[in-house]
Amino acid sequence: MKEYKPQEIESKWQKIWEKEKVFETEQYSERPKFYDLVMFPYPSGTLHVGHVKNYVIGDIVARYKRMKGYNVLHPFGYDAFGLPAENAAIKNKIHPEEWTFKNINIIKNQIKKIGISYDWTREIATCKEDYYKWTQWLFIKLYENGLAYKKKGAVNWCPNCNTVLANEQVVDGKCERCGTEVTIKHLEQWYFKITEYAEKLLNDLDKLEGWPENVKIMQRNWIGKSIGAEVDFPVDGLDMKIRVFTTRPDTLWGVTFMAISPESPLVEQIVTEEKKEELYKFLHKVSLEDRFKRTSVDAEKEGIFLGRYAINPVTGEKIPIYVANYILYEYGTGAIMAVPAHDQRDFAFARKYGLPIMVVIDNPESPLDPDKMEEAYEEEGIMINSGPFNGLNSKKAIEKVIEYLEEKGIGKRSVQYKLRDWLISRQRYWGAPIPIIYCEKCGTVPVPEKDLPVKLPKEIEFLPTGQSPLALNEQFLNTTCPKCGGPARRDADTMDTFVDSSWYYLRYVNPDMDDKPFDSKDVNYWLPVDQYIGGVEHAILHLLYSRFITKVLHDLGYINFDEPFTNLFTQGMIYKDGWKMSKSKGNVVSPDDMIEKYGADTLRTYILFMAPPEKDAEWNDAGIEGVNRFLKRLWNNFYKILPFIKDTTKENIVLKNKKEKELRKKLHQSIKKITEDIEGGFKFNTAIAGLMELNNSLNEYLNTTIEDELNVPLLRELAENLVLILSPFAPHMAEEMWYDLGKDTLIVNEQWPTYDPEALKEDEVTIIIQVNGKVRGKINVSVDEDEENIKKLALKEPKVASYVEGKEIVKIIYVKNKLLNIVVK
Ligand code: ANZ
Ligand code: ZN
Repeated sequence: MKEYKPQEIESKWQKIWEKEKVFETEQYSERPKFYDLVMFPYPSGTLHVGHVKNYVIGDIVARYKRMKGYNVLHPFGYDAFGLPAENAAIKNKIHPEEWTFKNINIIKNQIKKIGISYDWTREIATCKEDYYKWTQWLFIKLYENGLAYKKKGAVNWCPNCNTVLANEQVVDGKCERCGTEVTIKHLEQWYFKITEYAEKLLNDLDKLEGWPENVKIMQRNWIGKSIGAEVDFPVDGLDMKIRVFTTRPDTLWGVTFMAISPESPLVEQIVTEEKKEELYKFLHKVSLEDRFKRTSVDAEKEGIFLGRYAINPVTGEKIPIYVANYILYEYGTGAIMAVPAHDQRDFAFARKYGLPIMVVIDNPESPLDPDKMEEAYEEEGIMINSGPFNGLNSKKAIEKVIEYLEEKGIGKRSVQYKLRDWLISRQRYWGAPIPIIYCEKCGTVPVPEKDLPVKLPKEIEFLPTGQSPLALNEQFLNTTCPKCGGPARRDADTMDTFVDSSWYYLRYVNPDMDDKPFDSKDVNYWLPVDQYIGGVEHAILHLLYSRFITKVLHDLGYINFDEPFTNLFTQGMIYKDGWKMSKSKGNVVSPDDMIEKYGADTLRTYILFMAPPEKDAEWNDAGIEGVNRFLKRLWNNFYKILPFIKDTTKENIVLKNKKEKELRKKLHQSIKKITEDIEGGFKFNTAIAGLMELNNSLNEYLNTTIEDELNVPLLRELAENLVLILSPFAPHMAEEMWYDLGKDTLIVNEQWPTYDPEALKEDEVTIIIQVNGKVRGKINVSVDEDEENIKKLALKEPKVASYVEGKEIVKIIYVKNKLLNIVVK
């Protein structure tokens, strides 16, 4: 019998697929389209099996959808700009480009060995000139439409990576990449106006029914919409007002002080001469503190009195103005009205500095005593000490208070978002240069499209100095102004790599187009992406930026859809020895080793069998062994029956006995189950369990049947279908078996089988026998048994007979396949 040698058959079929170009996508087709996309990797080294999981899931979808008759687009590429390449370059004295392409080659070879069905003719790398040219084009489109602007701002600075970080890249005050404490710098930076799309980005989440709820919640929280009011507080003795944002205008009568952010210019305007020295000391101290820690809920609240008072516009009361470390400059107006009785941060501050606490929202269950309170009462309640609003429910009163403020001209309704504009300037080399030129005469001038790309110079000194390496390269910097032809200088920064990945799914449609980033008609045909698959770590940034760019391109008329990804699947991670796989932990499982040992089909099948794909799972050597044994057993069963079924067809199956009937039933149940498992939410692990069961049934049949009695047409039907439903998971093995069945087609081009509902029908049913409505027995008969026969059998049942004996049968009621009731007198 033919031995299972995965190493031989796998490379053989991979070559055939490539030669026959089976995975190259038709640009248009009669068949419905299906765009199946996996998040492209950062080529920072070799892949481990955790990365592979992403691609295997994507591949099952692609292969299944092809077999279901779709025109499938399944592309691959690399998010190839970014810091790791530059850091590796510095460390190993190798050019980032060389390092990147070396890694790309390794990854590509790894993936090819796994048999992933990518259309390699569409491969992209964001660091190539023909890609970043269009990233620069995108920047210019945003600029031309007022969605890219430059401003000086306090930015997060990682002193180790020597670069600016977006807020999103700062986790607990530390650099997301290297863990160094982030500091603040003031620099001129480019921003994308994502805040202009905050409302759309929020509302359209409701349209995304094919997205996991947790991802949508994370996006909602990130956008962070708050509804409330802005209220103006005049400053006593100065001709100015402090504007605050509050979500609790119902607490306005309980304001006992005001607090301003240390970064706010208001502080300097308000402080009195006597307080200046104290203020500067305080500001210096705060500037050394971590901004994220300082404003967290449990951080120690600190501040100083600025020597002046504001006037509460609804009570006319004088309240002291403080500068306080817990107020963010970037949120709301950078100043607050403090209500210690009803806001915990204000409560802590008031207790510390002995400021009054004034209850204005009473707890309906137990009245509050400001002297005895141990924490703020933040819930809703009954308004007290609040002039015209006394007695109202505080939550319901919010609207009324806003109307009151608007009438009196003291304040107005206001909506705030936590979302900030997207800071895209990076002071690093390995990225797309920002296509902007500065001319003394003409000011800021975008590079004309015909002059794109602004090429990254190859010869460069990387050593980080805090400035972009490009800023030290005179040859790069010096240029002529596209408007006046005079001498001018280029922007020396490069773009955040999230800009590169915010539009790559469009480029796969026309990867070689050189006069446009993509063709609108082609893109409108292929997008939105039908299935996007990736890690939940991209739940916020990448997905939000991609949604933003899609909406911008939609509004500029380039595309006719405004959400890029219809369905999103986030896969779980693979752990080893209880840890996330990582080089530094030394617990990485390499796909190459596993393929060498067991073959790609085993690796693929095991990765999917480990756990439901959305769950984290622990790598287990015994587990992959087990899956390998299963595939070998399946192989052996197949080649055991092959000599019998080779020259037969599956037509005219006659089922001679219960055993054969059961086997055919199992086959069609399996087709049904596996189809439903794939369609109904990526239940690949149970689909594989279904294949195992089917193989067991086949095994049992073979073990209990002598050769002469094998039902050959049935086994032929089983073999063909088994191979078809196995093929997305173990495609090489399935291809080999398909060929050995004498087929002259490739299985990848075959149709997914459908099950025969007839085969699923139960062949026996239990009939309940009643006498005068009381259950007296049961009999098993074949389905749709003749009624007369059932009556005869029922009357032969001893217990039934004893109730009928000596009585007259008045009538017999039969409910088909269920119940027989004998009425006697
Ligand atoms: C008065 C008040 C009374 C508040 C009360 C809350 C409870 P969210 O929901 O996150 O939008 N706030 C406003 N701007 C701030 C800033 N720049 N830094 C720190 N805190 C700021 O929070 C809105 C509330 O956070 C606002 O409502 C304000 O405090 C505070 F019983 O105003 B509130
Ligand atoms: Zn000029």
